Amino acid sequence: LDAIHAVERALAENRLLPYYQPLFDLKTGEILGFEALCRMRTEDRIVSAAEFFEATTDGKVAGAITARMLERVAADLRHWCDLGIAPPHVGMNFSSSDFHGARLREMIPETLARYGVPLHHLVLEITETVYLGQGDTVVADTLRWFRAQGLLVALDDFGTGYASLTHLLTMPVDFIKIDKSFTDQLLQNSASRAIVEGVLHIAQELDMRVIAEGVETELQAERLRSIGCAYGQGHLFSPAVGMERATEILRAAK
Ligand code: G
Ligand code: G
Ligand code: NA
Ligand code: MN
Repeated sequence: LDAIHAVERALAENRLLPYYQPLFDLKTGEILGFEALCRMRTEDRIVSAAEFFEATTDGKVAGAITARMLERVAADLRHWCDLGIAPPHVGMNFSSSDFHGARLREMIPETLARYGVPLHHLVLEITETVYLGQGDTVVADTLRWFRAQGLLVALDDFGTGYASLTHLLTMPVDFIKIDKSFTDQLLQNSASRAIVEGVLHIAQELDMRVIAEGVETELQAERLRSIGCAYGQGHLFSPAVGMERATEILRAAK
């Protein structure tokens, strides 16, 4: 299967769209927001980004996917604002190619403004690789600029990289998303728990909010609550769902 060709066709036929995975306050059950994840609609199924994204992250197709995702997320946020049920935040994933010359600084505010969506609704999810990939001051400047405009930034897949904790925690971010591998190990492995507890402690000092990814069991959720992790997402609560189901989740939360 030629992934790039399939994605180009899906773009042309308007079959790329965001699915939304909800994020919850682990104590109150309130919804913090969604993470938008790219999906491809085909005749018989919804194809996960895992199946086509790898092949497209470097070409110019990547830029087209980002633009399309942003457009759809802005339109969906507009719809939820109109219904009075907009979630506080919707995260969108950005890869390092998005930061290469991409006119992110124009594109993001311009798209949200076109739909009349306040900037604080959007969270830029980036990984350490984006940050460290190309002279971190350039990316840091861009992130600072976005935050000054009112957007939020989340550091994704935290703990999977190689940079020092000190370095990472000087990044200009609002949220730290603890990688699923730590959530998986939380109950079995005391080293993992110690690391997560350390991150929670530092994040609190630095006024960053922590989200645990890949929460799959009630026991994991309980442990996260007990060590003071405020937010979680994962299959225990919900996988990424289509716009209609996401709207039902928001209505139920109201
Ligand atoms: O949800 P799923 O398992 O299909 O996601 C697989 C990978 O693809 C994840 O790492 C996720 O971050 C990434 N991904 C999903 N949607 C997007 C997107 O819109 N942009 C980028 N850059 N990555 C995405
Ligand atoms: O790389 P990133 O963290 O953006 O991607 C998150 C990925 O994890 C998505 O592909 C999403 O579909 C997937 N995901 C979300 N929750 C769970 C979960 O509880 N278990 C598993 N196995 N995958 C999850
Ligand atoms: Na993400
Ligand atoms: Mn992640």
